[in-house]
Amino acid sequence: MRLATKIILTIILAVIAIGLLMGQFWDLLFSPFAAAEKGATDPYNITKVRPQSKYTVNIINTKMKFNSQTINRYVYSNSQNVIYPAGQPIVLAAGKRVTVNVKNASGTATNVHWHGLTIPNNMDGALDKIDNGSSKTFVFTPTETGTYWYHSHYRPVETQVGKGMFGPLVVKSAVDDKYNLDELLILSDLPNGYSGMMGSHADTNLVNGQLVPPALQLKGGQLGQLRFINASADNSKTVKLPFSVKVTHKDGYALAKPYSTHTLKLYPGQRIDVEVALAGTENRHYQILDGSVKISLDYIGNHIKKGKSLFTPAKASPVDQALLEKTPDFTLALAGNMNGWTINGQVYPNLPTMQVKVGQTYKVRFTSPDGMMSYDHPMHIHGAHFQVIAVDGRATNDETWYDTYPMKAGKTTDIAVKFDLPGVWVVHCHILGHEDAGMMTSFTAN
Ligand SMILES: [Cu+2]
Repeated sequence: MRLATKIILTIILAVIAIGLLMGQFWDLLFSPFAAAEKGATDPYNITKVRPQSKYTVNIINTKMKFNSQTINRYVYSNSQNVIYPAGQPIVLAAGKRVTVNVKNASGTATNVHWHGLTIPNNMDGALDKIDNGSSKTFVFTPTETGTYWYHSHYRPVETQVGKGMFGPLVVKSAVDDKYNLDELLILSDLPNGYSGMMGSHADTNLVNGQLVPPALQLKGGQLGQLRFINASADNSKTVKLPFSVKVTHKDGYALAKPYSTHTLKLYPGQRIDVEVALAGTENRHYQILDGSVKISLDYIGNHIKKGKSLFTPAKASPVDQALLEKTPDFTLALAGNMNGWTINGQVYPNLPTMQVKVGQTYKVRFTSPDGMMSYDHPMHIHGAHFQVIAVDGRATNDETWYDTYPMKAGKTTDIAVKFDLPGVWVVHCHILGHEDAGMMTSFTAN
């Protein structure tokens, strides 16, 4: 062989080898799931997913197939434009700073809000506008572990979230690493048309963005953590489990009093984490039901005893008794009328903002009438968590910290809320058709 031919062959082989290596590196560096997808791995199984300090969220639009229907959807993708049917999972570590570069290639203006995270007001995202073709870099440090999500807050929010502008976000704790299975179960739906005002539809349910989500697997003696997120634009979800589970967290916060149940109800925006421990020698095929969607769980039997709970309840945080007696600092009457869905008779942004002091606890009263336009309104407060202290004047003794809670029709609900960070923090109904029709106002903390 002539020397020139040898050199050319060597160069060609070297280029191929570098190409193959680069391909693998590229996958590992920029797309943790691209490699996994080849084995049809579930991107919402975050058992072994390590927190990262850098993410790219590419907001794209694409066509997705559901049975025989092809539907236009938005997807919160990664730098590789991988199609995550319920958005790219973002996994963070508490106390570690993250940079998220959001690139809008959706074809429409939008924004991104980090639901449930207590982060500086200029990172909240709710009142931003990110034009098509532009981007925004978010830099923040999550302070609390738990299950959260991120989604568009750009009007019409109902359309944007309904068509897929959302994704899950988890701030992992050391205990999370001890579960044999740590699975995100994102509940949403395919809106069968938008009703705007009424904001509730006979929609097709999806779990993890699919009609048939991948099956889960647990062996006897193992412990699973299931993180349910209701990302539906308008609909509440009822999850029926074929076995008893321990409810450990709500809205990302550890409960002081965990409890066991077979049924979970999640209003739009809410999250519930449960712990699953199974035992028995026989294999079983379980189905977790969310309306029409069945989440399969294959149980592999053995002689190992049921796993011991990994959950440590939160320290008691009893409601401040003085607040129960106190006259509310603010009263928000939720109702529907000819103008839309209103707070104190007004639609956003016509209401004056509520001025509050950072670090001070306020009592806020919500009312929602019975009758014609009666609704449970899941109200979400940005930048703070709150306790529901009384319903119809009776103490709830509920120590849970919520960021989204249904203010029930025909009832008066009192909450205690404190803002730790200054800024304009919106409060709104998370039935996004209601929010779009005006049911939003704000606190301004100084
Ligand atoms: Cu509402």
